[in-house]
Amino acid sequence: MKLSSKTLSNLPTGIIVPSYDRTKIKTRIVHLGFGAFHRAHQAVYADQLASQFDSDWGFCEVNLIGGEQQIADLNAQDNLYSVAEMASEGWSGRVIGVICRAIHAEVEGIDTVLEAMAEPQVAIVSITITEKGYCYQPATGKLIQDHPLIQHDTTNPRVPKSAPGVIVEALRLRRERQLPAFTVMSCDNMPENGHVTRNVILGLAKLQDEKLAEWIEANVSFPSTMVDRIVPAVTPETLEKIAQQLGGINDPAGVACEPFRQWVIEDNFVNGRPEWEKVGAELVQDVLPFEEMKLRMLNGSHSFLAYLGYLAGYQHINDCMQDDNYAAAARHLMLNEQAPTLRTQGVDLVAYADSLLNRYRNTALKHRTWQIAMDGTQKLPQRMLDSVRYHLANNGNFDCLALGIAAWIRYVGGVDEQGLAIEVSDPLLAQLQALVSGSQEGSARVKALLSLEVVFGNELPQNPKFVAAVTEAYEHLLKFGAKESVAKLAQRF
Ligand code: NAI
Ligand code: CS2
Repeated sequence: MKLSSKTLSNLPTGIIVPSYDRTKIKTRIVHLGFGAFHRAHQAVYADQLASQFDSDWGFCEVNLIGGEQQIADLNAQDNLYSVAEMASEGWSGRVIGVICRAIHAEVEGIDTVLEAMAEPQVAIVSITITEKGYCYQPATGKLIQDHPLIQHDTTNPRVPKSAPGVIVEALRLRRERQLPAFTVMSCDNMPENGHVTRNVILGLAKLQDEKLAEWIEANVSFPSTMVDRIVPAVTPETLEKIAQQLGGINDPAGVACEPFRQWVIEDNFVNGRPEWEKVGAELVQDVLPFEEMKLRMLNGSHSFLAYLGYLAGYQHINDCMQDDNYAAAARHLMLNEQAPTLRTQGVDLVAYADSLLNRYRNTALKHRTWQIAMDGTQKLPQRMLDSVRYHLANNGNFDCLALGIAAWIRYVGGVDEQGLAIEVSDPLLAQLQALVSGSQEGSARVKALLSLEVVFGNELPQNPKFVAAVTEAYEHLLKFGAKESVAKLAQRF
């Protein structure tokens, strides 16, 4: 039996189900990227608002590239799915009812997506499409004009393929139809994600139509957000556990996550917004200090553990936490190499670091190091390189960061410490492979990878202190392996 409106009444008591009239929920938000994270984050906030405060803010879900099955699964079960919050001690479940519609661009056609975005009541387009979906240069935050999808959308603006292209075209339709614009809200893990989104959308609009770009500039806002909840990719094992929790009812669109969640939102909406503050979100004027804190302390340590953990044979983040040296190194990285770079005020960063380590210890999560290791070219700048720049300018120590970057280089080398192939997943894979195969193992490999300007910019690779630190860390990795290198580093604290 599958989850659906009809089977809701068969669910075990204790599972929270929509208590509100679902027919009153409207598609006031079009969300691009119906992935694991959105299902366990923004949708949960909206569901709580509907059930506790009679909110009518609901979603039209859209996947543009990938994720066909998730949309089909959702459609097959009356747009209902469940979220399982997993703590080491137990689980709790909630069925989300605020999704009114779900579309896949490649299945139903891009026109259907654009028409949904041009519906008059749509006030917000929110986005979780992973960093690579923005078609931007991680080192500069600017649109990559020669990105294949952007080239396509520049010459075929009416049938866009990229997320920026779809948003620009939807806004063009709204302008043409004299409808109000919508707010574009990124919920991806990038610093100043609102600015990045604005850059790529205005960058593309300018290539297409100057007047449209001016209209967007004057009418659309791009609030930045800091989003946090650990939501590992769904596995067959997760779905099995969810079915058990649902008393034998299957939910292929279900998702499992940690109990913790946080959302800090820049309060800058041109066409109204849900009252997220009623269900725990923080609406602020400046999100950057929160974003930097989260990206450097959480995501920076996550990437450190992911590369060094994968190389050491630790499959999951909680496996890394079993190794005292890894836990100590992650804590040192957070407090001694990331915290000093932050502008955050009024947050106890020691307590924050310890709460992160506790979250990483959650044995029910099974968050794969491989998953976090993917798309490293899109993640390193905001997670590690900005902090390195701070230390170079302030004569600070950045041994953990250097080891993290060296471990990324070792990882994208494509062969693990046992000589087995690593399945490296990255939008710049072809460039990475060319750099690896064109360089000799050792310092030449480090130099080759650091020459990747879209990631490292042009100053860092010229900085002798930076290059020497990464090279030394890399040579340690080759000589001692990841586990031993982390142990040697941890002994020094
Ligand atoms: P996912 O793999 O489950 O979903 C990715 C979504 O992005 C899918 O809907 C897919 O259709 C879409 N997508 C992928 N490439 C695209 C492209 N080139 N253009 C347009 N759409 C594209 O990943 P998940 O877990 O939902 O994470 C997505 C993003 O959410 C992350 O990259 C991160 O920025 C953010 N996030 C994730 C958290 C997590 O723990 N999973 C927590 C905080 C933020
Ligand atoms: C992780 C994040 O996959 C990754 O790169 O570091 O998705 C992390 O789980 C979230 O940002 C937590 O909020």
